[in-house]
Amino acid sequence: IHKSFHNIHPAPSQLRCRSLSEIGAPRWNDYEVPEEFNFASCVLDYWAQMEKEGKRGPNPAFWWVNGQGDEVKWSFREIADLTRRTANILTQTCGLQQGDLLALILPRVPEWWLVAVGCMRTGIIFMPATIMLKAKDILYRLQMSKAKGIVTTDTLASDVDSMASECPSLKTKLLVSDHSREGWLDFRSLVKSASPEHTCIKSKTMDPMVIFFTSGTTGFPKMAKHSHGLALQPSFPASRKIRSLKTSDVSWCLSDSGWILATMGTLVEPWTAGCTVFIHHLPQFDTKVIIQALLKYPINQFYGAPSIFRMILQQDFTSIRFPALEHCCTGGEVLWPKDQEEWKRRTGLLLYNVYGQSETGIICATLREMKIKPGFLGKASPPYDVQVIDDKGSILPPNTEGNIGIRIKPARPVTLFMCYEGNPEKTAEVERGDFFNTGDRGMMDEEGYICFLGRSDDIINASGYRIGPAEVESALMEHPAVAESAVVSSPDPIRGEVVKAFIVLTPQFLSHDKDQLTKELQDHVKSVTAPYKYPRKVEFVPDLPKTITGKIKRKELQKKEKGQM
Ligand code: BCO
Repeated sequence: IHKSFHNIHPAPSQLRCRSLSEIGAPRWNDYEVPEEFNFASCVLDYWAQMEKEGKRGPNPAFWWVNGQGDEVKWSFREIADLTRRTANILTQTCGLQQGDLLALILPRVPEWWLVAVGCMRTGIIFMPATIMLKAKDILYRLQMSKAKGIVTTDTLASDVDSMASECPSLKTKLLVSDHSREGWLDFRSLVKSASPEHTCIKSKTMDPMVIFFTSGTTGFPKMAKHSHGLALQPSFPASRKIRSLKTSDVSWCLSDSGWILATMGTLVEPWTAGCTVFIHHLPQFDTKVIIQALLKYPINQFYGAPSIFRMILQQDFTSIRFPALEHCCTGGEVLWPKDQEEWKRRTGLLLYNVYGQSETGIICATLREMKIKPGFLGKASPPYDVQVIDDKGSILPPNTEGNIGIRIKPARPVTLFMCYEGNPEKTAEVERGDFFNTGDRGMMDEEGYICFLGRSDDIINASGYRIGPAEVESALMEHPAVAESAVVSSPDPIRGEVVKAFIVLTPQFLSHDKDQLTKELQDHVKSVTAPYKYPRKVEFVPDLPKTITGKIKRKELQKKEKGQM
């Protein structure tokens, strides 16, 4: 398996590349897929070995700073050692086994990488989530998944304790902290004493590896389950050209550790290429800190949501040159042509677009070697065959608006999510004929470039966060001032979209000061659910538009917001 992986992946020039068919691997769309694959043994251990043999440069594999003078630098050999120790903690100390689920709720601390890779080594399925989650969000995730373990920090430990009795499956709690806490295992002490001897499982490529919770129009987030095959994505020839990472690169992807963008952009993709992952702890987003880091450190690859680039451009400078920066890549929400123009004008750098979802990883991209077409995402990124389809799954001609779909028949790409765990109805719902329907509307031109035209449902994409309106409405309904609410997307010049709530007040709140009430409702939402979902805009209305059966017409409100009515 070790050899087979490196036949499709960027092995160093001194290694001879053999075709996978030589060793009898199955094929999908000319992209060969090994039957067994594990990122930890096939990739990390490989680079650790390269280091040992002096075949990789001296740059670290992991470089973490927190802006207060603390720094962590690990080589691949150190990561291999530490993640083997972590694997032993998870299986021996915590008693977890292959196939068990572990909630991984950490900010950008080095232990996040150790636990994620420790899970890969053991076959424990990790479920990353943002540290912004509140008690109810965590309870929902633990109950839905029946997770056997959780790893988190002091910030959320008391919330977890307060609900542990409602989560009978939860049997192990790991704390990443400098202090100990009763009922919790102390990860930092355990890792020091754990054995570095561990044999990585021989996972099948299609064995489950990770679950991302992802919001939908109705109800609460679904569990998009991915196999180890997801980690093969950066090895496919086209994917390797998205950022063309080299071992000498220093790559900084700003995603919060809870999203697929972090798993792929701060772990799988850069380490597949053997380059340095740079991480700034960044507990609070601060544009000035980002600019300073780009000026100070030899970061030459920068990756983040378009809102981040727009926020940098909001700063007071007419021109800036980041000394090491060579390549900038963005995804997760709409990138406007003016963002690309302005970034180029003021930094001298091109801004490349990628597009994907929690269910898919990167589907389309403007590769480094491709011309940038402003307003377009780029072209399909194999192994994906991306087409614009109608509601039945038939491919539409160029320049026709339709649904952005990924071919899943005759063969489902290994990098595509396996299913929504425990929800076969939802899994079936997103299939249209031979395609997976992303739910995004788009159009393809004659050259195969795809542009994004919006969602076909009510999901809101605010600064790269996918937010289900029902989640916000449910939080609002807990406040006594709210009789009814409808939550929709509203355009925003910086965040692309923001959450807007139309609210019908209960009689006793009708005379309250509206500005004060707005603030109170915003704070309320921030306190009961992950704060990135809070409505940045609030409008009080006497009633909501409804169908004759009483269903709220969100689309009508949405159109009004977009100025279409
Ligand atoms: O704006 P406010 O200050 O009023 O509120 C902010 C925070 O201050 C607040 N907050 C955070 N922690 C809190 C808290 N409030 C109470 N208690 C806490 N514990 O909540 C609000 C958070 O909103 P935000 O994160 O949108 O705002 P911020 O800090 O300005 O960050 C801006 C961005 C651009 C950095 C942020 O929105 C962001 O990281 N966006 C990117 C998301 C992303 O990476 N998406 C990719 C998903 S994966 C994908 O799409 C697939 C493939 C490519």
